[in-house]
Amino acid sequence: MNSLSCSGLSRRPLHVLLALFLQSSAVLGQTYFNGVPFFGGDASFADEIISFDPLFSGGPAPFRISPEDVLGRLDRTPFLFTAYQALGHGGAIELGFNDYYLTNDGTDAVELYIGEVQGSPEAVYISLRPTAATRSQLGDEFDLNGDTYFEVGRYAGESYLDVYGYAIVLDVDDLFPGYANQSLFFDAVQIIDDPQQGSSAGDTVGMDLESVGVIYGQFRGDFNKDQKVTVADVTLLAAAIRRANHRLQYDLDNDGLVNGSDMDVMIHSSLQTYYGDANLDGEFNSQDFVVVFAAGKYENPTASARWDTGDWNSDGVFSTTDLVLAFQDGGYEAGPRRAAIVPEPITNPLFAILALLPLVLFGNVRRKVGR
Ligand SMILES: [Ca+2]
Ligand SMILES: [Ca+2]
Ligand SMILES: [Ca+2]
Ligand SMILES: [Ca+2]
Repeated sequence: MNSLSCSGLSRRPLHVLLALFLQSSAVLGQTYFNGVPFFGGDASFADEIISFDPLFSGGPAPFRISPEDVLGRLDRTPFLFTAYQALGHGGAIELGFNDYYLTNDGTDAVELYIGEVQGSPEAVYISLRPTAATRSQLGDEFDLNGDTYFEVGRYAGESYLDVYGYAIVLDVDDLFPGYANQSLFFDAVQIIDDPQQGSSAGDTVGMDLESVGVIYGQFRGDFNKDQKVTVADVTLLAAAIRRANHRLQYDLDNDGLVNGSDMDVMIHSSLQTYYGDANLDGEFNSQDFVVVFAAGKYENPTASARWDTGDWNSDGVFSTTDLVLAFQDGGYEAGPRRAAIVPEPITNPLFAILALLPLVLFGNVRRKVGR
């Protein structure tokens, strides 16, 4: 299986590559990191190291063990080859996406980006973990070894330079053809270095993983598929909870049920806020009370309410129960839940050009220094 469906770009001259970078900011809804388009912005990248075992196939392990370096945005920096993790000879890593799931776009464009820090990626075996809904839709037979991941193939690196840089890219529709746009979802990826390929010793033995990102996905909780999570999505989830509608698309915590714990995920993780934040500005304060009491639904059992009119426990009305839940959640006057303000992504085309230069000038520098 040839993963590099965009490899036709590989031999384009430099000025064409630069033109591709320069047009980047014109594309609606995408954020470019090192010239690679990601629809989910900063949310696009792996958030969690589920496991890392550089000795999975017996080793040897790489010199430096710091798998957290793989998390977060693609930030391949010229002459700074430290923010990555070598997997080890036959080493295995599992990375989770907590707020933005890999999905299919219904076309032959690629959706998953697995970035090598510098130079051609070494061969790896890749598996994708489906959500509960997708597993029930596709069936268990894709999970060949019963580890909850669908084994999708071996991807051998090619030495090429294009808008995706040095990376392995996957088209989900190529793996699972014939499904409508945004109907399949995966929340983790497993990458196992192929011990039969590449060098079997050295400080950076195994694939040198820089970043893993979802080029095209869906925010967790975006039920109406408009590429954002809003009160409209909260309303859909609340209705599903009230109806005990166990359609798995609403099962945000993948336990096979649709109930209040899925709303917890929605409020705390997807929306990064607290119960009581009626206006969804990221904090729970007196302004939210102004909003909900102005709506006039309080203690009116015949007035159906939703999140922004005071129904926070998903029973469809605004009552003292909602107030109790909101205060128990502990967010009142606690400020924004979202911890840190992240810096703006690198979208300056000039930087992208600078980022290209070492690849052009010193394309094989890693081989000289690492192996
Ligand atoms: Ca939405
Ligand atoms: Ca659930
Ligand atoms: Ca608020
Ligand atoms: Ca309520």
